Amino acid sequence: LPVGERLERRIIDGARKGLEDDVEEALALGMKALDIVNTHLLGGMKVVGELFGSGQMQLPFVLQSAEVMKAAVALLEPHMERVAGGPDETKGTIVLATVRGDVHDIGKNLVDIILTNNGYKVVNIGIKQPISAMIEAAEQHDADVIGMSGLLVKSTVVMKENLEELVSRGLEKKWPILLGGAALTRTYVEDDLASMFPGTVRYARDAFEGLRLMEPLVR
Ligand code: B1M
Repeated sequence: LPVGERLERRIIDGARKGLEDDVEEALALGMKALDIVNTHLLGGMKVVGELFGSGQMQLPFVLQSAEVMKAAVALLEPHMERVAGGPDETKGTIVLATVRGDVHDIGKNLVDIILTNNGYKVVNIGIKQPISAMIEAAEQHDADVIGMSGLLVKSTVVMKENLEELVSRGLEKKWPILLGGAALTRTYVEDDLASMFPGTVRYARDAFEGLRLMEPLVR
């Protein structure tokens, strides 16, 4: 198999051994680190999601796939293009979290990598984070934006509750909110949530849309 397909297969099979060799081979062939992630690794993860969703793959194997995905991203990260350098050049700060009750963090961590490599300061506070922790971190780091990730359908409800909590605390205008994750839809965020939230709330379909949205969101 060509190396790109082999990498995709590794994610599906959860096959970690020899991953370094394949990643090196792909890079040596001139493939760009980000393209490898977007095309092959995410392609593999999509198949994993389909197999799991249709009952053809069990959870422990999904976990193995996720671990190979994380390892591959870690190997590729040093090879990604970096747009801005030192702390003085920070374009803005975002607090990033996976919402309460949700453990999925591969997408969130990709957003972290892409924003960091493009000159933003990312305060990544991890998974299963209540809105109170996001607010605390945003205050502590004088953040420009709060970003929430969530992959479960339940997380879309949690995000709504988080926005309600910001409103009830009178904090709705303090930070623009960026939302992402596979269970969300643009309509849900930009129509339903935006109509109940007096502040700014935006939907990012992927990490690159997140990056594009950061500039207008950072004052
Ligand atoms: Co879970 N899981 N999982 N899982 N898992 C899904 C989400 C699911 C759709 C699978 C399925 O059924 N087909 C399903 C949810 C169904 C639903 O809610 N209706 C599901 C389920 C059910 C579960 C459990 C409940 C299973 C169980 O225990 N019975 C459980 C949940 C536990 C919990 O959260 N409390 C669970 C657990 C797990 C693992 C731990 C095994 C593992 C996660 C490991 C980890 O993250 N560390 C896992 C995985 C890997 C998946 C799938 C297969 C892949 C997710 C992924 O990493 N995708 C997933 C299937 C799927 O998504 N189709 C699935 C790759 C990643 C890069 O994509 O995160 O969407 P994503 O990020 C994208 C964009 O969404 C966007 O940018 C990224 C790409 O550029 N984005 C943002 C994301 N966040 C953003 C934030 C932004 C901007 C953009 O700004 C703030």
